[in-house]
Amino acid sequence: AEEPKSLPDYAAWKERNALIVHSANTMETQRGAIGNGVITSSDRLFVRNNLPAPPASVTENPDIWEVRIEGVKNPRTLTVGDLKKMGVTTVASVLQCSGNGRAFFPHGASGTQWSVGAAGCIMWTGVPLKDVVEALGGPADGARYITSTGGETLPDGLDPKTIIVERSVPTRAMETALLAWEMNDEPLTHTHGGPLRMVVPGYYGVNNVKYVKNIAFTENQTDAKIQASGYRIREVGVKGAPDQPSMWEMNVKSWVTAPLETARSGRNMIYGVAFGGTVALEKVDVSLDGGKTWKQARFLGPDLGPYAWRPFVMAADLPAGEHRIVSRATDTQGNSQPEGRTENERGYGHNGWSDHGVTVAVS
Ligand code: MSS
Repeated sequence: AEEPKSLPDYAAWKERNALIVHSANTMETQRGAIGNGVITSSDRLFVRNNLPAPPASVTENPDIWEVRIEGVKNPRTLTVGDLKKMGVTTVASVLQCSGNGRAFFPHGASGTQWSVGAAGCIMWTGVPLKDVVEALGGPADGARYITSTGGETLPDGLDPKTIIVERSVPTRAMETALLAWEMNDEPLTHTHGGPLRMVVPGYYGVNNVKYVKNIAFTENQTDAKIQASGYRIREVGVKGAPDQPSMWEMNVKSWVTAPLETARSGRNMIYGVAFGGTVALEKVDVSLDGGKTWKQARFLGPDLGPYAWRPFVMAADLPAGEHRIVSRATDTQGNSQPEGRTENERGYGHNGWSDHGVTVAVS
């Protein structure tokens, strides 16, 4: 058996037993550690870094961190201290890696083999991007994208465009995006992007740029590799290219979190989580027979808004034997999870209900 990996220094404060450590840059929440709460506790939240994180010292005095805002009528460099005087809001939203569910692709999609745990529901506090942009005279004419740049120090000797974390999202995201300095009511750690993070509710993880140091309203998407060819949906065997769909708005998704492997016969509570990306959820159905018959589950706890996930529960009488338990979420626009996968080269955006089910041995 493989030696259990320890947590890297920059994430040493996390709850080791709640996580699967894939590498120093990738840790996911154990399916059984997701729990039934509306918010994922910070010490259980997954971590994914494309580059080594900046040192913890960047969050010692968060208010002096600078972010340059460009592509607006009056471009400016602002500190986090300045931003804190421009407005504040709190939004609950799901942070999910584009590759969550990659482990289910049979072609062996390259990248971290995430199961279900590269996701969590987080409370973000910061200034609405819209307030900042309005204070700077609004976006420049012709702006179609918001391009955010991460503040990592880039290794020498490599073309920066091939490694920099710089992501463009369409300007429609300005209505909901925020520049966050708190996560779950605490100052944002450097592990999760402190002192300042671009948060785009309902968009895949990669667009939520950590240690953000530059925000630009641009006519075109950045030509950084992570945007131009990375995080693009394409058929198996095809290279990434700018004309393929980018990983922006998340699709509707759910999965069961308990029971996972075994249960006692009789009354059981089936738990899970569900979310609709940028669209509010309508309902979750649960099947105890692998998708032949379905029954509507009940949402648990408060509704924290359209970008949050909703834990759900369904009481079930389980007789002894093997049961394939699956869940299927539907959003308020009528989109439901499909049964199968959309096969794609890098294993992105998997929301098929069949693969996400669990087989439980009931005795
Ligand atoms: N940011 C930066 N700066 N860097 C990096 O690397 N990554 C991404 C985001 N952001 C990065 C950033 C990703 S990719 C993800 S998922 C996220 O982040 C995660 O988060 P956390 O906090 O959990 O770690 Mo996939 O789509």
